[in-house]
Amino acid sequence: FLLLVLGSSVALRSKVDQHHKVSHVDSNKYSIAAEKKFLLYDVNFGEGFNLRRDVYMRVANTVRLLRESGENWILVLPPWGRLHHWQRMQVALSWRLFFDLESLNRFIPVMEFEDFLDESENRPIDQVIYLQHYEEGWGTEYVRKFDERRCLPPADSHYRKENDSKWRGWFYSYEDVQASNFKCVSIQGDSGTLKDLLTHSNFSSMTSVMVDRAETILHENFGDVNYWKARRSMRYSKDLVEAANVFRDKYLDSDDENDDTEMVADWRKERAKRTAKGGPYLGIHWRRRDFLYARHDQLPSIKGTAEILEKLCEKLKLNRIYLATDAPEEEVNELKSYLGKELQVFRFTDTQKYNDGQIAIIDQYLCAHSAHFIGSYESTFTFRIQEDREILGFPISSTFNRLCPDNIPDCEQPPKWKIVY
Ligand code: GFB
Repeated sequence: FLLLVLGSSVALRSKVDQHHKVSHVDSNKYSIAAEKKFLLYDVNFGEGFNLRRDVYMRVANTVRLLRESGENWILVLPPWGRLHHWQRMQVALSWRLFFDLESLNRFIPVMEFEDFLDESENRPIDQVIYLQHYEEGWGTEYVRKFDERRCLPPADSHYRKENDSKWRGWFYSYEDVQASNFKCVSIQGDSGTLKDLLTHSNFSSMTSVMVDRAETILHENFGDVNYWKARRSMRYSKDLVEAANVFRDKYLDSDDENDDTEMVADWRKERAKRTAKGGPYLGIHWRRRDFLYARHDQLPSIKGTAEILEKLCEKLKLNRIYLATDAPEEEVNELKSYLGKELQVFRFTDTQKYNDGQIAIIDQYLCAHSAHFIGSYESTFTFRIQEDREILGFPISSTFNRLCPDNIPDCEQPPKWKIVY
């Protein structure tokens, strides 16, 4: 019997090794001898693309901490989809459509969900942990803690136990995926607290753990060197960079050499700089749609936006504008109608070839490479552009700017979250 068991585990291992040749985990670099463990996660349905990118950084730092403590954890990337801002309802999109996996892997080992399914031979995920807040609130002081608790709404409706005693729920649209165990945990804390939870005796024997509602945990140290390492590892996919660079060259008279925005191939070799010039155009992130309700006191009118653009272009002696926006066509046309004829507005709109998330990234990349950028108040879409500009090495003054509402033209400017190496 023992031989049989050993035999089957050897057969499994050789399949795993073969698989590794196609997966993105570099087994030479991550040569910890310990057994592999897989961390999966998901984020609350309502959160947008750029908040999700931020949650990735928090969970990636949990994996970094777990690995520093000697455990061989690998992060399984949650397929993209079902985002309520995306006009086209797509699901199960892999990370390589958006990001450069080789680059992500230079921070912590990551793999696509499909590769995880192959590697685990579609066995159920050992444990789902649904993170929730404490029913009684934070109390008088904030302490980092977690406790297994009864499931509060909506957790109690998201997963159900079937007759075969396996748990089913939303696993990124993959209907065959199941979990063996499910627990709710109330938590307040950060990437480090999640690390403590995963090494806690109740869960430490699990090989694959999925943490749902991962946005519940915060950054351990927002804006510190590990925040920026995770962020810098999130380079965009080569296809998207190429498409955006072709657009810069064709319409915006912009290229890395002239703009002083060249990047070393390996982000770990980047060094601090503040000399980037950017292309001769103004980049604007003009957030509309649901923001008009969520932040309406903080946004300019369409006419007010045009006036800001006119003034800025005159001051900076620019006559090209790259417009990144979620605004409907009528609003874009209205904005253009208020602008003087000397100003040219450019947008990337190839929706045939690129999905909504890819266009969002190309928009961000083009704003990140502009000589001067102005964004929208407290939009995580804008924040990601500001971070990209910090990485590219722009002066602070050309990056941390926001559109002011019509009645407060000298409104407070955004906080300056500077890069740390
Ligand atoms: O990314 P995100 O979390 O940023 O959500 P906020 C905004 C989404 O809208 C993006 C689209 O992911 C895109 O799908 N979008 C917004 C854009 N601006 C642009 C743009 O310039 N170009 C393109 N191509 N797409 C928060 C949300 O959004 O706003 C919250 O996360 C909530 O769920 C709140 O809706 C009101 O931080 O701007």
